[in-house]
Amino acid sequence: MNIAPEDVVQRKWLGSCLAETIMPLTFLSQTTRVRRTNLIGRILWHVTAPVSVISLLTFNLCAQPLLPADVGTTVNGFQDDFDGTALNPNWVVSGVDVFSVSEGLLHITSATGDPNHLLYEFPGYDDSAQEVLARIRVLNFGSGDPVRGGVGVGVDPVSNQGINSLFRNNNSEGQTGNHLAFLDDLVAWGPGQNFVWQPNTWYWLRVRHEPNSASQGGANDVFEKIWLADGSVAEPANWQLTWDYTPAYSARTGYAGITASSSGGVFQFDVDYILIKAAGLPHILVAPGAFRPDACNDRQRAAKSDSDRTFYSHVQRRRQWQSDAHLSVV
Ligand SMILES: [Ca+2]
Ligand SMILES: [Ca+2]
Repeated sequence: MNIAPEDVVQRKWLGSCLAETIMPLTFLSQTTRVRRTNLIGRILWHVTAPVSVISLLTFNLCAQPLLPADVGTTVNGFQDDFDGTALNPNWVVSGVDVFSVSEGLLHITSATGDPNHLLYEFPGYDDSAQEVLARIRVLNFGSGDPVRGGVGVGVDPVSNQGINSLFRNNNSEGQTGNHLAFLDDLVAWGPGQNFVWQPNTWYWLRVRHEPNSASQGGANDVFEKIWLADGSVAEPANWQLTWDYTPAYSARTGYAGITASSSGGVFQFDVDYILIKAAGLPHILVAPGAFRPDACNDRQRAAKSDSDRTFYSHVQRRRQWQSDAHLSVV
């Protein structure tokens, strides 16, 4: 297939924003020269200076958000913005069904039983080397061991057990209160991360499962990092939490997905977007819907240039094409 280089499109997108900065500055400079020569210039100055300042402010509001490193790249993967009213049929509940979709979000409420997963059971993708990126917001939570929720990898669809990277509120894993931790379902908790997550705040959570990863030194098996997902923070360069769980425990294999709470632990959260990367999944262009221009507010939308729209209409066309191609194969 003939795929247009994504970096060219991205440069175009950035170029449009730069133009928005340069234009008012040029106008300001020209206006200043006129101001020195005549009264009309003075009047123009008073009228246009505030306009130029507003233009600059608009640019700042419209500045390109900081996105996860793989946005705009083509990967073997599956992504879901959870648009519409029903889950993609490849999503399968394993455990208690506490999953629903509305207003572009996957909603997860508290669950009885242990464990509880929503697994992406597309046939044939790598059951071990998997990476998940999710945009997550915690809405309501209690305290104690069953209070948990996050991402699962290598989850066996029969036993419903795998490796998880979870938000927690418990004094455990050497942490106090809100933190993150790895869990091998019904086997052992892994290390904890001192990250004091806040409710009603969007975070990017990236989790990779690759037992004895050669590129990461050959011992660690699961990797995690978390950062603020409002577009103001760049993705951290390094993994923040790692776990060498195998061969001490058996290596897990299975599907990737979302992990709900256990045993009635109060933990309610939303997932706005998920990306699952693994060999055997179709080629897709990574493009979270949350930061598309049409998700901006009216002021930002008014400032958007045609180039912005070109970039995302390109993304949309690619995604639709991939979706159509996928449907025709399956
Ligand atoms: Ca290992
Ligand atoms: Ca969404």
